[in-house]
Amino acid sequence: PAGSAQDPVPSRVRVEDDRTGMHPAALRRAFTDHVQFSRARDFETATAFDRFVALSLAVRDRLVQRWSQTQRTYYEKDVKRAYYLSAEFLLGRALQSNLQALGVEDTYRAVLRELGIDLDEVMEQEHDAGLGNGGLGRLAACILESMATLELPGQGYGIRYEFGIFEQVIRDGAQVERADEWLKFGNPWEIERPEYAVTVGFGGRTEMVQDARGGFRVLWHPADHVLGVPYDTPIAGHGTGTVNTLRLWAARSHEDFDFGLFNAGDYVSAVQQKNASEVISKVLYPNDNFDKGKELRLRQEYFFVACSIHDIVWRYTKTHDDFSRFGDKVGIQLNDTHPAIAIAELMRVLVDEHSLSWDEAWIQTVRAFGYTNHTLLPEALERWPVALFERLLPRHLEIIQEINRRLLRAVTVAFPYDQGRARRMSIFEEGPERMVRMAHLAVVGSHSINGVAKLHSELVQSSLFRDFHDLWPERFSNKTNGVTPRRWLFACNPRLSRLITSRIGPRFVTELERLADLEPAVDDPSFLAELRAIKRENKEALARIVKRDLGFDVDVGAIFDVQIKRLHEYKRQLLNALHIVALYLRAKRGERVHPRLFIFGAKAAPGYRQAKLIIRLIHAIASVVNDDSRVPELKIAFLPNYRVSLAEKIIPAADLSEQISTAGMEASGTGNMKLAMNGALTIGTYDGANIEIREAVGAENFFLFGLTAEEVEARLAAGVPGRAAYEADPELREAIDFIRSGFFSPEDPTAFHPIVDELLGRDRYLVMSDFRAYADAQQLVERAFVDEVGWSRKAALNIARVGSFSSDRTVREYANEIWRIERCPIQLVTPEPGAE
Ligand code: GL9
Repeated sequence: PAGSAQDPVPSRVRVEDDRTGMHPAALRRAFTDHVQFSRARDFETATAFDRFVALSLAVRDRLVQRWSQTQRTYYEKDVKRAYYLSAEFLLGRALQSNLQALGVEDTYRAVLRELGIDLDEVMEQEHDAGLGNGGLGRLAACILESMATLELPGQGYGIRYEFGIFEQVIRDGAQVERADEWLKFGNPWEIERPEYAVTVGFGGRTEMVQDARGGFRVLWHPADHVLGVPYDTPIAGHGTGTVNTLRLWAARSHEDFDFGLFNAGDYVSAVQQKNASEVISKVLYPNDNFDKGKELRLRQEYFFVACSIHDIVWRYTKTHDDFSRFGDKVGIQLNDTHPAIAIAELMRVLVDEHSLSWDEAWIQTVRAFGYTNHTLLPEALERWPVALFERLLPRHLEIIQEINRRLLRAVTVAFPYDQGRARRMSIFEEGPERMVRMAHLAVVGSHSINGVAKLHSELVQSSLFRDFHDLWPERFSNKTNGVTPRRWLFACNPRLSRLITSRIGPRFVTELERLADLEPAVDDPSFLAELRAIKRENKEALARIVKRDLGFDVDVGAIFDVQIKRLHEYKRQLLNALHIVALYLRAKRGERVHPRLFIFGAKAAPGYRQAKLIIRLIHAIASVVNDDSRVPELKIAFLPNYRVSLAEKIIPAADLSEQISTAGMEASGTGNMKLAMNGALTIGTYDGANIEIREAVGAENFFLFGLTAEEVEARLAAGVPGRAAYEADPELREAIDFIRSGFFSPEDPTAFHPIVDELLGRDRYLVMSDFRAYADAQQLVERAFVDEVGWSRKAALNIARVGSFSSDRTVREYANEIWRIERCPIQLVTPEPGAE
């Protein structure tokens, strides 16, 4: 092969070497060529963004052969594939992931340094792909990454939103939303594939017709059509030849849509009509754990589902001429109910378009589908008015009615004298407005239903889907969430990764359970000293960001106390805020409090008034506390526009991880895992995966507090108002009174009364009930923190014992127990010279 370490500028470089070569000379040429030919720039005038695009294209080139080879192998071996259908993929940035997947980050860093370019600066140019709201969308991204790293045949399907999660700016202490123009300067990772466009119908009517053999079939005559154009993004396995695909659909106008008008001669309005269908993929709905029930949202869901099912069936029929093996070759995982209409769509395609009998089609459908539930909150469960369904998807409504008829017959056979059961289990909810319960559709049409942490899965079986669990207990299971250690340890915390590697070697990156080999080191003082030094450097780096973005200095000796997640009442940022006020008042009284920096990152859904008011309250408290020179110990940093790339900077610097949701309400959480993996200790409730994290890291290395899920249920049923705790606890009373008095909002003294009223009244999230236990647990945190060595030992034990929270473990469980797919290693076509 041309080029070697001794021959940095080879005389004869093969053309394809610029595209695939991994030695420094090839990497250098690939980069400079992309600057010149893909960006049409002189090297000297190239902007930082040009350099980002050029480097990304050079990296993408190196994924292309693997990508084609992966798809060809799946096809030739006719392997079973798992398709992950999700309305959200919160990918974040891709450049560093892909450099590391290929094993060329260090080489490229050195190559660029010789050119006078800092790789970290180049990587900072990338705009996050923010096509998700929070945990559910980020989980989808971690699962895709793990599938590729485990060499599993998988593919993601979703929507190519033109605008992802809104950009948050803070004006006068309040959240203001800006459109997220993530595609404005182009996206080097995606490849548009108009040749695979799919036509999707909406509305219209159905018609029963007699076919040639005297049977009946149903024709759906949609009123209008939209085109779905796929955009493919490579998902590279770390250190493997596997490159899977994330296929996102963009809506375009369909020719049919405007030809009528065209003929009528109204050319301009015909062209204007084109915009109407494109709104479908325009914007991500910014709700977390909340269902807004908007028609456009249902259109989005059906749009991407119809495109994806079409694609899946088309791919299956390339290698099969009947559908008897569909369930052996296709697994389809529903990421929550957002894509649940896929069950009716697959039935429609099999029965109406491919002439299968209902029973044949239903067997394959149930074999193919699995459904993951991500929340128990009633306001988050999707329900659509039957009338809307009838107007938008008339054929699907008929199919759902038939599914329901058969369901209710099965229920009556199994439980003959129980009328209430049929009513509770029906896909249709009766009432003034009849509704379609999407969760019931998802359960009936799936052979597997899972929750995302042990407690959550138990509650799924015992409360939300109790009746279904009685009928089909074998369909239910737990799959505790995980996070990819490539992004959430190896990439975001290089210092810690180097320390771990120096002790146990590099294999923990793909075999996270190996972190257990660190256990002996937790009693080695030099290891703990290195760990403390690393945490300090990471805190210094975050302190520079706080200084840059918020303008104040922070003490890196302070406890970095971190709560980063969507703003939601059940997540109880308010509990944290009340504790800050209590600590502040203690300090004002002259009591000793250990220095703390409270770090918040949180977006509130734009229409969620109480959540937005909580953001204002945190800022109001911050403006008093941060400016009080007599209480220098306490500082509050609300970092605006929390997103994946910001999380990657906060998490390595955290001392304390706030996981303080009302017990029973956070299905799992995944930030809890990321923070523990980076050596933060958790203060947390008996909720979601907190319980399993505590079990894994040891009760003595975790600060547990608060009511259990059972106690929460009992207390909410009893309807104890928050005022009870207010009257019993003088410190809580003082904190509440301060907020109510307008101390933090002198220009608008009643501004926070809606918050105080909720707390003293219904207190739906039991903030008041848990305050004392929380404040006391925080005292224990403080005492533990001053023992530097003891704290770092606990941090080390957290790191050593979080191995099972890798999404590799999660994906293995889905692959073995739900999808029944197998590893399919990819043989690279041309042996590449290894990276130096
Ligand atoms: C969520 C749960 O609230 C989290 O506890 C869970 O970790 C994730 C992933 O399973 O799913 N369910 C949910 O609706 N969201 C979650 O984060 N919110 C969104 O991100 C939309």
